[in-house]
Amino acid sequence: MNRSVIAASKKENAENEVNILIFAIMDIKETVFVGSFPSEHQCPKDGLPEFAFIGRSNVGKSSLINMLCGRKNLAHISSKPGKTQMLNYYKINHEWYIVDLPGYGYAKISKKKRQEWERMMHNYLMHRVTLQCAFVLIDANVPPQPSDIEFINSLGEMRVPFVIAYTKLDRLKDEEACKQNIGLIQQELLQYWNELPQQFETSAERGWGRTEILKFIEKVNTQTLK
Ligand SMILES: Nc1nc2c(ncn2[C@@H]2O[C@H](COP(=O)(O)OP(=O)(O)OP(=O)(O)O)[C@@H](O)[C@H]2O)c(=O)[nH]1
Ligand SMILES: [Mg+2]
Repeated sequence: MNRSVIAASKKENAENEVNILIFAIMDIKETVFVGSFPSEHQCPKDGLPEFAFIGRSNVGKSSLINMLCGRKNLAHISSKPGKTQMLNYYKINHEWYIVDLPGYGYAKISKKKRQEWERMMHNYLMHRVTLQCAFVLIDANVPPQPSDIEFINSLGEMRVPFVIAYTKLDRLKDEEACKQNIGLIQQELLQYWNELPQQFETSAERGWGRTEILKFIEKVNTQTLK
């Protein structure tokens, strides 16, 4: 083996070791479903940091949560939109929460139900002091949706920190299609925002984006506990 090959292989080994180490530190070892709550003031009061997953009905919130937790049936998945209707809490490693929130933009919903959803979400997002960051899920397979842009803009008005997770990337035929669709969504958002938040490309089917999301959560939690 020549010197540069040895150096490259050493570097790769070192990088792998670092990745394994980071992954071992932040991996999800225990997940406990704590409960479903109809309003913010009934949610857990132990002060642990939490990360909320929100997006249009059927975008893949529950699937992404299952993928992150390495469990198939933790959060209920359905091909029918509107499955998740309350604030669902999952306690991770006794240290932090994932919150599965009911989706927006579901057309076949009564006006009364929509108003209830708006009230519940507004109260949760405005008053939940332990909420560290909202993950806004956007389907990477469809053009920018007004309901996504509207919701993201409302987070800005409420000053809720958020990041974006593009979902169902496995359904796109290739990298080019992926870049193109995500590019369109970004362009639309940049009409309202000066800069974009951190973004993650995910597939619950294939496990894409898991390491990146868990690393991000670990970093936020480390800063919070300082
Ligand atoms: N191919 C593919 N399908 C996915 C992925 N994530 C979710 N799905 C499918 O999309 C549908 C909706 O998934 P859910 O996880 O229930 O979506 P949700 O956002 O929790 O839906 P609601 O709770 O009803 O708002 C299901 O049929 C999933 O199997 C993904 O990464 N890839
Ligand atoms: Mg759901």
